[in-house]
Amino acid sequence: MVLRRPGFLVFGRRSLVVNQRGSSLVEFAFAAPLMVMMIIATIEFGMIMFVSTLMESALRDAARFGITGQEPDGATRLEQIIAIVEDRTIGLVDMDNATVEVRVYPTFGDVGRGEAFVDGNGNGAYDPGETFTDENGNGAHDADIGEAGAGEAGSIVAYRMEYAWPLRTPLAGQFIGEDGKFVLKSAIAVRNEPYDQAIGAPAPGG
Ligand SMILES: [Ca+2]
Ligand SMILES: [Ca+2]
Repeated sequence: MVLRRPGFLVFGRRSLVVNQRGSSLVEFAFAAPLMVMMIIATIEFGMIMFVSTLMESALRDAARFGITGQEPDGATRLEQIIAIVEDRTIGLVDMDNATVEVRVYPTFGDVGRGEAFVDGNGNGAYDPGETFTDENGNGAHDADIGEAGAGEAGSIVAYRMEYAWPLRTPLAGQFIGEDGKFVLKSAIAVRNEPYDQAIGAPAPGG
């Protein structure tokens, strides 16, 4: 059954209907490749969003483990943190090409902060020879004062992850990313539980 628009019935011109169908076919021929491209782009963007969300929740789960101070059997805390991230990203993140950083800071305000320096040439970055405050006393300027590790009880710890997602379609690479890759980042900062006090502490009233 063919449903016709009221307009065609009023004017009773069948030729108009035929012309309409013909031009619709031509329009479709032009539109089809565009539609396919849009569908592919939608899938690609969907994957990026999905992996990005996975990374966020993986880091959260890793941090949730990290704050407890638990030492798993046969692995260090950092190894376990990486294992959690790998597990929670369900194989979509190639861990050999991803970076996971866990660093300890004195305060939340220090997260990601570099050592102070006098920007002699005014380029907004530290350059060799410029005066700097060597806060950690390692004789070098550090662009990030965070100390690698999962920290002690009560430590402030930042978890960062970066992964260059390889775009599945060259088409998407025309619009986003670089060299066929789109860099995904996620980060979270937490304070470790005061687990040193909890262990062996007598129960209230006992
Ligand atoms: Ca400089
Ligand atoms: Ca330093």
